[in-house]
Amino acid sequence: MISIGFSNAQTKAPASFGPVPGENQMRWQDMESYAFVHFSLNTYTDQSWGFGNEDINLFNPKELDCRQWARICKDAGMKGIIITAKHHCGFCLWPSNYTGYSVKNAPWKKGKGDVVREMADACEEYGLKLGIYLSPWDRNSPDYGKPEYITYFRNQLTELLTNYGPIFEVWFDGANGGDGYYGGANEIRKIDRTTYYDWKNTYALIHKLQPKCVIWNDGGERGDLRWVGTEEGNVGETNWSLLNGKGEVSWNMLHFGLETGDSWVPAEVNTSIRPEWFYHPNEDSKVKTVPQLMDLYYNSIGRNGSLLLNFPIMPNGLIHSNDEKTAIEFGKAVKESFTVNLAEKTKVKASNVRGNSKAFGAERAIDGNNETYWATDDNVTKTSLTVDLGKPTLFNRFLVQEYVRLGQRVTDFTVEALVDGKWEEVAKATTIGYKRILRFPAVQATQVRFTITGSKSCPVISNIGIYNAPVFLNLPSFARNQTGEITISTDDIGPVFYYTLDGSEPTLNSNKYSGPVQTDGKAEVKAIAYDPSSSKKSPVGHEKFDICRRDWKIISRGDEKAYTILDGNSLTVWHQSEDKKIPVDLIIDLGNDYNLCGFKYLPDQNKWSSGIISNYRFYVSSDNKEWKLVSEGEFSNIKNNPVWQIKKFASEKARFIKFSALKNTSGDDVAGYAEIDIITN
Ligand code: FUL
Repeated sequence: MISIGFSNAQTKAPASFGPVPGENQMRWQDMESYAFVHFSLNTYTDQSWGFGNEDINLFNPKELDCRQWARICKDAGMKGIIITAKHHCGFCLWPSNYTGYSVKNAPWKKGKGDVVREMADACEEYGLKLGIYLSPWDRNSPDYGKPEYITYFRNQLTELLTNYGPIFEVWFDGANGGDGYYGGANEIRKIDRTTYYDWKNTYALIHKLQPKCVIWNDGGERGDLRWVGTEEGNVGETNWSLLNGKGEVSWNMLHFGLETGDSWVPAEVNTSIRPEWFYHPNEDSKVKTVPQLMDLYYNSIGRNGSLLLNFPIMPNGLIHSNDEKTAIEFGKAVKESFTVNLAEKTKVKASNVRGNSKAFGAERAIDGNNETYWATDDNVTKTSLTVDLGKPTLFNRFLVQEYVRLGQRVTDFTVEALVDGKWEEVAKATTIGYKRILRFPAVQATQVRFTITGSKSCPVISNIGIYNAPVFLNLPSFARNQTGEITISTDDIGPVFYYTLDGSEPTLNSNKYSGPVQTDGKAEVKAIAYDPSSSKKSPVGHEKFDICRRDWKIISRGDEKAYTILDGNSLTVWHQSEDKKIPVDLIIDLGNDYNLCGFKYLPDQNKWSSGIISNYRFYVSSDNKEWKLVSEGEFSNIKNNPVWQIKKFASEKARFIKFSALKNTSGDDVAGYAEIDIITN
């Protein structure tokens, strides 16, 4: 009797384990990749964050075409677009009834235009879903910081969630720098992120207006999705789709999830196709290449996350052709990588099958149906599934999915290949979740063994894939030290480089790189990496350097290490000696007079360090006595996105520069610098 009862129980589906996703989260997870578009008044001022007083008359995109954005995203394999309906500057891309600071008072279409409408229509035409970014921080609103603003914010949200059809996701950025225009008040307004927005009631409004919408929120009440703690484009290799429903969320929890979390809060990886979110012409040559985008893919979708990839829109209202080209090639590369699943139609067997029932057999993991799965008996948490490829077969990727509707379970697994009759481990990892993809050097094998070495409950695997994906060589990168030597390097092992210094496109007939190249004055270097064993070439890497820094002297320096800020190495950092208090000056003698028209600052790349300067003044002088202020302001998003900060100013002839650090992102007295450079004309 007992044994019959037991075997009946075993042919039932496994009970769910721990928190499970809701229907909205499942629908969102299946989308895998979707786009952001960043477009606002910042597009016209070359800023990252507008202050809130930018002139509305700047907004006049002559060729605006949301259909172009939608076509590119569709061709890149994306399933939706989230538009910055309102960024921190408060300017609205739709004619809101609640503010004059919107398209209705801009020259574009004589005030009759509505970018959100055009975006919604384009999404519908191209079969894409629409999402809305509505910044809670509003540097224009006179009411920001007061209770009235919450009503204003909800009114705007109501317009957006009522008038533009189904919305798949709302995005509430947590950024808040405090200061702003605020209707002319020009002051700092502090709010309590945990209470001010009263998210609970805003969520109720969203659920009422758009019951199928997921909420992303990095600033308070837990949303449906979580940020991953970085804008670089990766989530932790171990990635639990869980957090606690209440309480503070540390960086580790954002990045790796919380194994013991009581709520399902999966990871969304947001990053831009360029270094910054908004369009800056100086980044036209900094658009991510296909190998870089493939890395993002593996580090987001391949690690149980989704990929939210941003396109900055140009002032004319279009996506730049460089971004278009690489995005479409990226879409093709993903397709090419995962079209042929070598595990399909093979013979598979598992060391344990739930109740020995066909309904849960190993075949269910290769039947192309994500609703069926291979599962084991309840007490089995270590098990393996072997794929017989039939003949020696070359592959370099392993893909696996858990049936997460029943919870996330697996904690450890390995992948082995049977090569010449011997099992070799080719990859080893921790969590799986909705989807996990492992990369390893290509191996030729007759069988593949997937072994779950740890699981919190019986494993439930809905899909397995084995692929031989094309391999892309990484772009070469460049550094120039203080004496003018340019070094070329790559993350790949083995390639050689061919380069040019005259602006021409490098080929295999160009100069072969054999070590640092001496340059003087301004220099432009282009290079390709070439792998002789596979005859593969990387895309062209490109960098422009301004004048050589050989004659520069740091006058205000406290110690010898200061010169690391001129060594061209982004990983070496110098912090002003601790007895100096912010504001603190960095003064450099350039050795000669130059026509200066801008400067560049690279902050410490270690996000845990203090000393990331957020507010500055920049002066120039011809005698180190009389100083002229040429630029001042903020490095807006420097904490989350610590890329080169580039500030331009009206040209001035000078020999000395003074960079004053007024404030840093940690609110203490440390000023740190990875690199400093200038722009001349
Ligand atoms: C950040 C913002 O401050 C950036 O400007 C951008 O919108 C990005 C997506 O989120 O936190």
